[in-house]
Amino acid sequence: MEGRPAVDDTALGREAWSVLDANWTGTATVPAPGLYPHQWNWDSTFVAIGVGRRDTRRAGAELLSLLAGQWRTGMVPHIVFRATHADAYFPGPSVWCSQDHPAAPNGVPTSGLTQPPLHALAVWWIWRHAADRDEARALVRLLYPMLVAQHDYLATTRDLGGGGLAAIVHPWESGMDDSPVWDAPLDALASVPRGYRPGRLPGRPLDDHDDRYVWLALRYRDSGYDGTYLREDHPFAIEDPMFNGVWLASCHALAELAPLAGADPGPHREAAERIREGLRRLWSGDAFHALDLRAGRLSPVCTVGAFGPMLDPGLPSDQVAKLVSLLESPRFMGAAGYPVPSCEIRATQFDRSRYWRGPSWVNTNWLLRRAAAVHGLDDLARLLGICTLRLVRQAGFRECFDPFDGSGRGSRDFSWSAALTLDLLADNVDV
Ligand code: 2M8
Repeated sequence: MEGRPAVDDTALGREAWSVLDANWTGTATVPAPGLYPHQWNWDSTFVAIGVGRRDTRRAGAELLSLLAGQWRTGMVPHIVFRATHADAYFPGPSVWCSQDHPAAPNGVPTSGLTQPPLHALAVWWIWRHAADRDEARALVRLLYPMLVAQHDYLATTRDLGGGGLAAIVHPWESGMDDSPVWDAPLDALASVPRGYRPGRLPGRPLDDHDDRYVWLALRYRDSGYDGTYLREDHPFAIEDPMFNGVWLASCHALAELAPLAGADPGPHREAAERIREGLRRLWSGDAFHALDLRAGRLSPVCTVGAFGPMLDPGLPSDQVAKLVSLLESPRFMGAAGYPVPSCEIRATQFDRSRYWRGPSWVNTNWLLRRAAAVHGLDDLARLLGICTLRLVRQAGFRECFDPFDGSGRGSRDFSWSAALTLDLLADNVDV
């Protein structure tokens, strides 16, 4: 366990702000200095959620800078690159070649993939907590059409299974990149040449998968980021419960935001219904599992993604009860000193140190806390908040944490860990 003195709330909040200020480029917040020198999609959205508790303008700037990378298809890219650091991360702008695509924004290099669509939920969160309602209302009006375009893109181009869900076409789109859920679909890819990746990051997964990640991204790029190619030929297409649970929550948020923008909330409620209906296919009887559309089967591995659909206030109560019992069981929180492990502890693939294969993460804890609150599970929500603050108090704003002893893993001074700490502190979770 790394030494770090416990700090009181005021000091912890100050430390969180100083991390966020250090990671602020002038237009956006990078996830971590060194390792991730560009703007990442859901990272910035979590940052906006946290900083919005005190500074609506900065939260808005964070989202606007991300959405400057939105493609005319509505797709919000998973990375918006800083030209000054073009070669500091692989794969960088010269690999994605977004500038060659007619739908990509001019002069803003981006990746060609997306990440979980948390944005509308974040905007609703900012609105709900804003001190200056006029400023927040103006922000909602500005962002609303962009959010609608994003949701339309998911509902059309990404409904590859035809059942109302959005499919991810690359593990990076899940945000839970190295999750064991992707092992079988990656292993099933036809022979992938070696040597794509110019260098490996420490603590990252199987070497062979590195090549597969890049190969998959290049295949999609070489199709011209084409929707028909995704539907008919792309070998990786998965309906992920966390991605779709987040999307469903964002549909509810858009329905709440629509009247502020003078729009009809009805279509967003209908979209939420369609996703809820689609998620039924991912239910195995005790949890939600990712559906591999190419293999036609549910993933046997149960991960933190299983709980994503709990973000839906309309999830049937018997499913909520089963999910809570799974979450509290020794498969997840019950045997972890520092929940929530990203993969169930009894799985053979569980690894307490490797990214998304076991460690606990502040952002998924935040999402589960929100899910618990949505269902009125106040004790569970409180516990998740307290445990998350305990992690950062003891180990600092690390990228992720060992679920057994709480020691920090990955980058230090990680932006979403700092920002979501601000959100938890604003809620006084440990009083
Ligand atoms: C990790 O993902 C990037 C690729 O997007 C990577 O592996 O290099 C994930 O933890 C992802 O959720 C996160 O958004 C990103 C930046 O923090 O890092």
